[in-house]
Formats: sequence, C-alpha cells, structure tokens
Amino acid sequence: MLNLVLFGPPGAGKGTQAEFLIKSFGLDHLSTGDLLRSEFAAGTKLGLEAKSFMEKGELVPDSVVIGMIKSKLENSTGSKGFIFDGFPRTVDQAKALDDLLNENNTPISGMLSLEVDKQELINRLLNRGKDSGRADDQNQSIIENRINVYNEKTLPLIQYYKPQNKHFGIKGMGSVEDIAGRLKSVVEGL
Ligand code: B4P
Repeated sequence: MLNLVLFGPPGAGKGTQAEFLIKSFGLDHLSTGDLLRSEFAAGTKLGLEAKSFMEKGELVPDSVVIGMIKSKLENSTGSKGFIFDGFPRTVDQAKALDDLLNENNTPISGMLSLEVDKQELINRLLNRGKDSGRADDQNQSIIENRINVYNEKTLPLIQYYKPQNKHFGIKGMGSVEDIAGRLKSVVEGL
C-alpha cells in the first residue's frame, strides 16, 4: 500500500497536486479541509463547530479531525493507498495517524513537502478567494494568520518525518504540470 502525506503551507498546491497523484497512482484522496467544508455545508454539529475556527484561519481541534479521519479509514476497504491532504497538521495528529495505520500494518510511505514563497502563497489564495466563496481566502490578514499557524504548529512535522527518512522537499513554484512531474518522480522512487 502506498500512503502519502501531501504537505505544505496554505496555498502550496496540495489540493491541485492531489488530483495528479490520484490519476497517476490510483490512490484514495482524504482532504481534511474538504471533509470539514462538506460537514458545514451539510449543517452538522461538527461542521458548525469547525467553521468558527476555519473562518479565523485557526486549526480545528485535533480530536475533531482525528475522529473524522478514523471513521473514513475504517469505512474504506480494498484501497491501494491514501493521499492525506492537509492532514496531519500537528504532531499529535501525526502520532494518531501512525497509530491508526499501524493497526493495519500500512505505514506512511513518504511525506511530500511542497515549498513555496510566502508572497506567492498570499497571491494564490487571494486569487482563489475571488470566486471560491471561501471566507478564509478573502482577507489578507486571515491568510497571514493561516501561514503563521502553519509555521508554528504544522512545520515542526518535518522534524517528525525526517528521522524516519520519509521527508521529501519538493519545489512548489512553477507550472502545475512541472510540479506534478517532480512529485511523480519522487513517488516512483519510494
Ligand atoms: P485546506 O482545505 O487544507 O486549505 P489550504 O491549506 O488552504 O490548502 P488547499 O489545498 O486548499 O490549497 P492549494 O494549496 O491546493 O484547509 C482549510 C482549513 O481547514 C484550515 O485553515 C483549517 O482551519 C482547517 N483544517 C483542514 N485540515 C485540518 C487539520 N488536519 N487540522 C486542523 N484543521 C484543519 O491551492 C491554493 C490555490 O493555488 C488554488 O487556487 C490553486 O489553483 C492555486 N495553485 C496551485 N498550484 C499552483 C501553481 N503551481 N501556480 C499557480 N497557482 C497554483
């Protein structure tokens, strides 16, 4: 089984690149951002709780996202592997994910870390905010808060995967196709 963590700051291209990886390797896509947005679109209690954090650019509590991923993994059978997109975002989430995967002897194969300059991240997200309807993409100070939260709480995950030789840094600037090619060659080498 091939289990990939697609990692990077907000706007790094995780959602965009996940689509290429799905096509190339036939993996199942688990995006916690998408799952949370569908919960609040459906008006569930979990979704309404998550919305207040997301609109401020803060992380949703670990217990909420871990519970969500756990139930998705328990309900998927016959998968060739998963792309974890936007998850884990804290060290506690990474430990919980390892525990869940170890139960089935299917560890993380690699962490693909997209590296993009801060100004490019802000430009991409403001651009998407023009027609996405996402409140968290429409305000520069919320975007900057998301990047700060990433630097403080999510970036340390590199030090979690590096000693396991699972961290792969990939340049995330340039055309979408070029970046997809870089990711593909790393995954083929795993
Ligand atoms: P996400 O949905 O994961 O949103 P994101 O970090 O902004 O990344 P996204 O995948 O959407 O952007 P992408 O880089 O693909 O999370 C949203 C919120 O949910 C979080 O802030 C948090 O509150 C909550 N959340 C989610 N997971 C959580 C967790 N595990 N724990 C706690 N809270 C959690 O693309 C951005 C834009 O760039 C797109 O418009 C794309 O078209 C463009 N783009 C991509 N590649 C490009 C390129 N090469 N050149 C030009 N533009 C490009």
